[in-house]
Amino acid sequence: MASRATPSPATHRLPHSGTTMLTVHSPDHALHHGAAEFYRGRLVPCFEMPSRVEHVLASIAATELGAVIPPESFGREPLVRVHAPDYVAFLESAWAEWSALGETGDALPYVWPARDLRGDVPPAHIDGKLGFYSIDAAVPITAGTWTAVSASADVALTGAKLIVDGARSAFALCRPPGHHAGARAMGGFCYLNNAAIAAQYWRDHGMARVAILDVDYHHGNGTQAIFYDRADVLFASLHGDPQVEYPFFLGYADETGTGAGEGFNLNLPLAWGTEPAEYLSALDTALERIAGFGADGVVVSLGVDTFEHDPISHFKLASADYPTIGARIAALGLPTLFVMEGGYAVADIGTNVVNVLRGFEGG
Ligand code: Q9C
Ligand code: ZN
Repeated sequence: MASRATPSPATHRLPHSGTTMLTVHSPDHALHHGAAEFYRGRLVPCFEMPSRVEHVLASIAATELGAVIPPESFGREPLVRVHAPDYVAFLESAWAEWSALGETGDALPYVWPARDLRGDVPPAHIDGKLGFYSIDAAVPITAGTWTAVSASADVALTGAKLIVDGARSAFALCRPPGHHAGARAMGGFCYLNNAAIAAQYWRDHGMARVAILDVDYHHGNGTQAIFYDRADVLFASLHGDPQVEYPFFLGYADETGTGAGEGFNLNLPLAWGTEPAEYLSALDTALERIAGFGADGVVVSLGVDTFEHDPISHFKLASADYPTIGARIAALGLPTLFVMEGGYAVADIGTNVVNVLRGFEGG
């Protein structure tokens, strides 16, 4: 090593040591790039696009967060701990079945087993399977979708493993996101539920109780449903009131859990136009519930679509509010895995995510 020259301002920065948060990232996310989604009756370019991740990586590189590392491969086993095997098989084969029809554009569902239809039998044709295994049409399947979604789950699992191995925190830069995906359904840009898969991994590797805090603008219907009857995983979410916001059909305050899971689900729906002070007050309510639960670790479903300029959302948080969210989560004093969910104001997503993580790290 060359001897050290006169210190420049850069050498006064903290080194990228094990004391700063590692980010897990896979370039395979870019293999998932849907062309279009329905928005108010028209097909528009997908809001959930690869450049989201590139902006977050750029902001991480520009700060003193820890290094960015690739994921390990965990295979199918941790996926089928929260998802039905037939659903995982559908995701894996959907593009091959679709392209066998001669189609080259994205596969999209268009018919669903809603009320008064058979919801118990997956049809044989891919058009039927797409509807059977989805809750909406915001889930294009492209040639690289399976590679990307399985890499996204591996990113979350690698972050979870870092914490099992002793890290205080980690950031899983997942894409596609996951919290709208249920045990047997994709929806809302989500295919595999990365946060749920990570939480279950913790349960399977020594943690008795796991809390999931969902701060994405949208209710995490998939995560809630996966753990709704369980007392070992607490789900707490603050989100746009489903009376006026996607996913509309779950996320109400009276959903408190069922059976053994009664009392282990907390929904805090908030109105359109919610301001930072009101948001942070709801966050404190969720954090108090988590603190009382006695969790061994907390998975944070980190969406930054709560941002005032998000193109599909309606809260009023400014970039300067995000460090406060991170700091209040840090005050739990628990091992914490941040899992990337939504956030569609692409130019600001990196700043907002890094602000949460830096707030967590104390500055
Ligand atoms: N087409 C996440 O933030 N559609 N998903 C909303 C715009 C679904 C958002 C209307 C929004 C899903 C992970
Ligand atoms: Zn969202």
